[in-house]
Amino acid sequence: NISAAIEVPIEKSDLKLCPALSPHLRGSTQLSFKPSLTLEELEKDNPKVHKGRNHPSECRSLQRVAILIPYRNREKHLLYLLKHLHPFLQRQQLDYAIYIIHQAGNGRFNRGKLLNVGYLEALKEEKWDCFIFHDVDLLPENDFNVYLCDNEPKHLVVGRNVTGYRLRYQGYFGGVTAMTGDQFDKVNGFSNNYWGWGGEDDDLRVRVTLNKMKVVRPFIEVAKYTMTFHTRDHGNEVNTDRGRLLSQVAKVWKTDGLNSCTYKLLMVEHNHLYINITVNIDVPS
Ligand code: UD2
Ligand code: MN
Repeated sequence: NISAAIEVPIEKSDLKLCPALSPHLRGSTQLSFKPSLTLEELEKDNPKVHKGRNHPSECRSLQRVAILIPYRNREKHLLYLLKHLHPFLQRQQLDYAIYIIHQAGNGRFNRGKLLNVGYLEALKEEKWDCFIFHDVDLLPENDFNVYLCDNEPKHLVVGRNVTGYRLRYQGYFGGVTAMTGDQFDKVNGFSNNYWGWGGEDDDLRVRVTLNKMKVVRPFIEVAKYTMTFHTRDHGNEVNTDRGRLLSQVAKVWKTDGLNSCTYKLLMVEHNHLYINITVNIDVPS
């Protein structure tokens, strides 16, 4: 049910590897969007993006990067993100695709499980080297914040406009993170058991630590994000069970995660600017 993966001709070509720092980077940019923005308009602006993907023609990208976005009912945020992210990733000379993992139905939202689904499904299409787990409402302000993976799991959101551009707390691992397939496999992905708001990001950080990896971050100057204003969504109420879940990560991480992620795939749609994966994840009664 997934159309054949796009051929990757660049691998066979003699193109030189792209430099560690792209010559097209601009640094910090002012972010503003008009609320009347439409998808049609965005598609016209991005003629070179095909089925949610793009790669540079002048060099061979250092990594293949899948951007995975947990999603439900945030249309405006998605438009702003697509508008900003496509040119941003192209300036970074990345070979990338943008995946939206859309939770079907009105049940409790489960960010971690959706990202597990995105990871498993994206790998069916392409041998991605690097995965960026990305909130739909976060916009990177500086393109020197490169969307590539490191030797250790990387947390890309050091500061946000709404929190005075300071790290929220020690060990904070939410918003946008970058992990290689090896790193993510090693920790068995996210827990599937966090329903509603909170905890799943801390759980992932605990998994990383338990597996003797450490979280790295870019300098604050480049790791700044603007979060589009929002209130708490319906269906994503605070998860009051998160404290208990967090206390048992060491006991359960090996059996709760990628290897226990069951779901029903409803649709995989290759749109112009993103790949839409709509999925039914079991909601506990
Ligand atoms: C924080 C974290 C986020 C996650 C969350 C707790 C930051 C910057 N972000 O975000 O990574 O750990 O706390 O779960 O610290 N979403 C939808 N539709 C919904 C609900 C959620 O699309 O109805 C997606 C969307 O991509 C959103 C993300 O889930 O950005 C996180 O939800 P949030 O934005 O409501 O939570 P927030 O901002 O407190
Ligand atoms: Mn948010």
